[in-house]
Amino acid sequence: GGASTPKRGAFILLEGVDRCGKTTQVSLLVKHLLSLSIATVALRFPDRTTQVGGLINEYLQSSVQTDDRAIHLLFSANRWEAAPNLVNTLTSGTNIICDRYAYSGVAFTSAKRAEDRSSMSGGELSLDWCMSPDVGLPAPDAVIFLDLDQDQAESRGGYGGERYEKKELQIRVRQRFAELQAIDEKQGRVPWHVVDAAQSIEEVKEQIAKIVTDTIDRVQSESAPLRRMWG
Ligand code: ADP
Ligand code: FDM
Repeated sequence: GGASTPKRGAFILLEGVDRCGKTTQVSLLVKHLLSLSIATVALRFPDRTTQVGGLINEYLQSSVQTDDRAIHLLFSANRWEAAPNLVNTLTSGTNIICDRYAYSGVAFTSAKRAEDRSSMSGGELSLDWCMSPDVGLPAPDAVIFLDLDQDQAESRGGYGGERYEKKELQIRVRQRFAELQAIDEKQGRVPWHVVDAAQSIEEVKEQIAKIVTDTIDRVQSESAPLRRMWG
């Protein structure tokens, strides 16, 4: 860009199973970056504040059956409705730290089994089917995967009782994330950084801060174009 065009911000995603520490780390990270005068905003998906997000919230908090494909598409729609603003934020030079995104979308839906799922769905929903509605969304510049096994996740306290907060499902979700990591590594586009989330909050924070600083530097020095998901 010309001298008047600011460098775009970096789009950094935190992913992982429930209670791996995403909320804690997003908040610490945004404070850290702001203290360095690095323009940054936090996002999270699902964004329960929109109308679509309200439907998702009702689904997560109730046991009412909803068709698995329909709810999957609502999670995706909740990202698509945020995408224009997300792109504008990055274009204006502000970095985005995002708690969950399309990877959670695919990992959770594809991990559902008969006992978790609505009767209309029939067989398992494939990774390909689950990925397709998110194809074309803005892609992150880095995925930071906070890796935590299920026993350690459970040692962090009781589940709040939302729909997906079940041990067997969470174990399969972690496996799906690993498959999505392998797909991205094969494409060679979106780099994944796996951080051991069983470390102390401070240790995790330091590792994430280094990854984020390096990613912001890389995006700026390469004037890297914003990519699209799974393109
Ligand atoms: P998530 O947003 O991924 O569900 P949270 O950040 O809400 O996870 O953390 C879940 C719980 O675990 C909270 O009670 C939090 O204080 C605690 N926690 C977060 N990080 C760590 C850590 N590194 N070690 C021990 N407990 C942690
Ligand atoms: N989740 C989250 C999905 O099933 N699909 C999605 O696309 C996204 C973004 O929603 F169990 C699941 C993951 C989690 C639940 O997430 C709510 P938070 O982070 O607990 O609000």
